[in-house]
Amino acid sequence: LTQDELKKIAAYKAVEFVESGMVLGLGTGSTAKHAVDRIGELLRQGKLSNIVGIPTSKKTQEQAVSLGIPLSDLDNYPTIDLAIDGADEVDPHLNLVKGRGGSLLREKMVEGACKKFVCIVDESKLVKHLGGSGLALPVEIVPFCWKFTANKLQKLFQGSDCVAKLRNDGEGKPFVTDNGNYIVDLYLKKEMGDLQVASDAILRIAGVVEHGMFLDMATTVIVAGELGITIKDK
Ligand code: DER
Repeated sequence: LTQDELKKIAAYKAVEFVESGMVLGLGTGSTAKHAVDRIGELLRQGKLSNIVGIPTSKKTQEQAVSLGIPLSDLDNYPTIDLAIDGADEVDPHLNLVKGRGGSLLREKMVEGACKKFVCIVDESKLVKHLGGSGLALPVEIVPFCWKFTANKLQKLFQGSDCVAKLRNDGEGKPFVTDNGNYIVDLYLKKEMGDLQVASDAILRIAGVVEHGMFLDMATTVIVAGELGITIKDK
């Protein structure tokens, strides 16, 4: 099975948790895309009805509009029944790293407002420790004096031989999030210590808006692997 087929399997499994009448957090990324497609399909087939979608990015909003999924926002629905979204890393305690797609702020706002947050991944996302796989830990920061903020982040994790890089848009300009902010990606060579301590320390830096560690937020993680589907509950 290809990685995308595994993502689709996990996504379709998560949509089985969706009931008519629910307010749904719609995730962002290549895995969540399959879940949003599936929700649109079930609505079209009449197998689901009275769904309100709360998108976690402009990209997902556009996808949902094209599928005819009714949409609203957190101002109108401050409590959401269920969110379905992907992740870049999942540790054994269901802590996540998200944000490599650049949508972490709206994802964290939406998923933080949910009664249930079902995270969908292919097995390649499973890690022992967050931020230790050499992949990026994304941090959304304000553009104002971004170097100042990036240096503070790099110093914070100097014990992990951290390198902080401003994410660019592939055309030599800084990537700009849906919220008009920048993303600094932190590359740690050694795993960080206590995740909550690290999370609090990052958020104390004045120029930081939010980071990509989703601690104790997922209520269920659905993992699609070569040998089948595993459902991990909190
Ligand atoms: O950027 C994000 O937060 C995405 O949800 C990411 O964590 C997962 O993206 P993928 O499903 O394309 O791997």
